[in-house]
Amino acid sequence: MTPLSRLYAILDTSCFIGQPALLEAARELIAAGVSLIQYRDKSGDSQIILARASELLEQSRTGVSAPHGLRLIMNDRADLCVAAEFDGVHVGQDDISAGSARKIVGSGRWVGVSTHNPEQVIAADRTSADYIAIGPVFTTGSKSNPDPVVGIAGVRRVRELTRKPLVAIGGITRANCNEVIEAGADSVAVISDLIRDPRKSAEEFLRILG
Ligand code: 3NM
Repeated sequence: MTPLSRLYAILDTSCFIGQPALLEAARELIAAGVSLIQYRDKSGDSQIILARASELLEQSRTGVSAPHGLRLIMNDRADLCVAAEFDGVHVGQDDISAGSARKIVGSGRWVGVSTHNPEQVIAADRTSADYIAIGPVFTTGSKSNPDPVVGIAGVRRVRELTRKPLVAIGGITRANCNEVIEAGADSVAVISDLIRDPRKSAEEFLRILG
């Protein structure tokens, strides 16, 4: 796979009042130069997820300024990733396995997997996943029932366990993103610290992350 961009923006529908607000945030992220966006919709309604995802794709096709284009990743649902013509799927520990997701999305799309401890990282490393996410690094209010925080030391530790690209997630902000990268993460995934003013925040992240 091509290298992961340092900033992995996550658009979570629960953070926006209505689809127009979410699309506006996407527009701003893209204008800032963000090249990797995950669409996270925990509503559970396949038709709604697909409809919203299609609008997101449509919009992204008209606003791409990222040098390598924009990659859109579907949270949880490998089937909807393919149906929505997204570029990849991200699965959690309670979703279908990375291997099963791979069977659905094929070799041309990315598969990412969430992990929360060294054992899960070792297991994910043995799969066909393209990248591994580790978290929560810090306390987060964006996930229900989060696992225990792994901290900077946890990122450093799991960096030793895999050569796959490592995405750090959970409580990451413009103030702490550098230390997460220094601990060995290739990329930081962010929800909250991109919400208030997506364009300005994303530009600052991209500047800080170099
Ligand atoms: N997954 P914020 S933490 C979606 O630990 C998600 O796997 C996590 O949001 C994990 O940037 C998390 O607002 C929430 O902390 C990230």
